[in-house]
Amino acid sequence: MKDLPAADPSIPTVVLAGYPGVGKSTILRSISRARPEVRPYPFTTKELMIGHTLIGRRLVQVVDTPGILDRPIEEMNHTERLSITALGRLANLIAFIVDASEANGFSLESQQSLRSGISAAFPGLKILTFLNKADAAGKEQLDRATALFGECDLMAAAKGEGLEAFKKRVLDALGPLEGPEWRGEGI
Ligand SMILES: Nc1nc2c(ncn2[C@@H]2O[C@H](COP(=O)(O)OP(=O)(O)O)[C@@H](O)[C@H]2O)c(=O)[nH]1
Ligand SMILES: [Mg+2]
Repeated sequence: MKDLPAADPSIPTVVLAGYPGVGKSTILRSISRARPEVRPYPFTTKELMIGHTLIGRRLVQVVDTPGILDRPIEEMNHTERLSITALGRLANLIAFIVDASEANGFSLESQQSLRSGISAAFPGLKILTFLNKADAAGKEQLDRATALFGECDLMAAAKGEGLEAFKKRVLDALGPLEGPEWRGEGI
């Protein structure tokens, strides 16, 4: 686990995936005290970003993976594939984030194809899909997204919308948790 500094394998972990610019850092920033850089253009965040969030009294670790789970796995070199293997051991769940507005420059179709590749790389790991930037997406895009991804929760992370539902979905998908129950102040 030396490639994943500060990630605690004993805490239930959700790993964020999705193309650059879909809103992963915005989500992490909104639900935890981690302060990943948020920039209006892609390919800026360079390190694995880790945040912790309380869902009810459960402590959940949220990991953002710039440069790893934001590009097709077929294009990765050996070292990057090793990171994937390490991530697979850390993750209890993957949250795949879609930019439903396609403002990040990736079509919904290519985003769906990225999800397929990630799904194939982590057999047995549950993937939840969220349609972010619902505020900026047109009806045609939302319909096409639903056709491609199935019924998914909508969110507008930059506006703080859909974050509570996100946390609830994550908690439900993690199932009975073995991680520590937080008894202190709010994080
Ligand atoms: N309109 C809109 N923009 C968003 C939303 N969420 C994130 N963004 C913007 O999308 C850009 C990329 O977000 P970021 O969190 O850095 O994406 P990341 O590359 O996946 O980490 C930033 O300019 C955000 O402010 C949203 O819900 N609606
Ligand atoms: Mg980011």
